[in-house]
Amino acid sequence: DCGIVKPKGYNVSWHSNPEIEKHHFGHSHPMKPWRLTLAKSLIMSYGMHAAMDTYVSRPASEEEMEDFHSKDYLEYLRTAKVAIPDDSDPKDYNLGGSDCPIFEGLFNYCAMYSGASIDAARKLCNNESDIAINWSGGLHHAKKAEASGFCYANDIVLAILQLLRKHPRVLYVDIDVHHGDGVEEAFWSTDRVMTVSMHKYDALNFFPGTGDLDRTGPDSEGNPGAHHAVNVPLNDGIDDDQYTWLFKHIVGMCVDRFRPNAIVLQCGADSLAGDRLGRFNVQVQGHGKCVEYCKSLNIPLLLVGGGGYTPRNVARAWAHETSIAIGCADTIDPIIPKHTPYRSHFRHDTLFPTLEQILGDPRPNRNSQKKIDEIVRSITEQLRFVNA
Ligand code: TV1
Ligand code: CA
Ligand code: ZN
Repeated sequence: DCGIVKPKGYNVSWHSNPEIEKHHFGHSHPMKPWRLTLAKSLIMSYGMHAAMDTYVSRPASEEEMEDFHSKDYLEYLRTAKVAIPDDSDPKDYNLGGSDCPIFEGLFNYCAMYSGASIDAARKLCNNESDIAINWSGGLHHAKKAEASGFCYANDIVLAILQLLRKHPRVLYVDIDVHHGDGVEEAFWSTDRVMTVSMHKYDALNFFPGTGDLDRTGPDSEGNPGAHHAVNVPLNDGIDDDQYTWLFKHIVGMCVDRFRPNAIVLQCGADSLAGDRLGRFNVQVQGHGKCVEYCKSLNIPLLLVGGGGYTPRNVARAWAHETSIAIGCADTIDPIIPKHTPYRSHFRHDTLFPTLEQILGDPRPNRNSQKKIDEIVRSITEQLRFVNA
């Protein structure tokens, strides 16, 4: 290890359960819970676990999951029979297609990652943690009674509901390359949660097709949720400079206007360059800047994972972001330790693999300054209606 010690008077808790990593969505499915094993191997080989309170999370109870999900959906999820994915006929609760297959141990998988996010939220509520981390969570597409986009239970909604028991206002920020539609929808009609998602937006050709700039909340007069959904629709190839500038500027404005008592940051790693499903050109460095900025606000912070389909880069980003949380990002050796289990996976890029360097064909940047200015102008205008 690297002599990392617990920061004094500052608590970071890490919530995980190795059971989660053992589940398989199917042979060619892009979602690989095993990426969590890879991330953990980096985190542990740097000795970061010594600087955190580490907890083996327990599965959420059905009652806890009913805080958001319907009883009948949970019942179906718990009893669904494993079958070969088939996209040809309409599905009950959207389960059993290729995106959301029914696999061995599915319900246990959902209960486990949900339990970890609920535990993490509770640590923040009773002031036992300043930052709580669940890299297995962040499954932002799941609806009250529907699976969607690799997500079955919405651990983020469950965690925010926990935070709302204590805190008047929660800010949700989502840097996954996909729109955080499930979380946005769940809190669409309340002014106690503001949701912000940055994502690739293309109504027809990129999942889930929602999250345009003018989708800001219910239009109905007097609905408290009006203006509390912030969407940042982006094009392919956005780089670190544009992305981190937008993040700080927009999240900064949201914090000023909304004055949240807690922040939940979904750190989907499919916004990184070289991602199998993503379209952006964000580096580990730029992705981490988003975490650093949220930490600097000194507001209770919940970090969850999300997408991320090039496992070695997912592991890099979440290990780097763990080091930011505990405050040792500047002191650790950039070269991945020799004794790291699975180190060969990182040698895919270079002979001496580093934590931050990722290789991926840069995509041409299709985000003009004019487009960025228009986004900022529109959101600035939107937030004039928010007064906490
Ligand atoms: C099995 C095998 C499933 C190979 C799914 C990519 C696959 C995808 C697969 C895939 C794939 C999606 C759609 C199409 C809507 C469907 C965790 C009309 C190579 C948070 C979810 C993306 C992203 C869903 C989840 C998307 C998250 N893209 N290969 N499926 N139908 N689904 O477009 O936000 O990261 O791609
Ligand atoms: Ca997003
Ligand atoms: Zn995603």
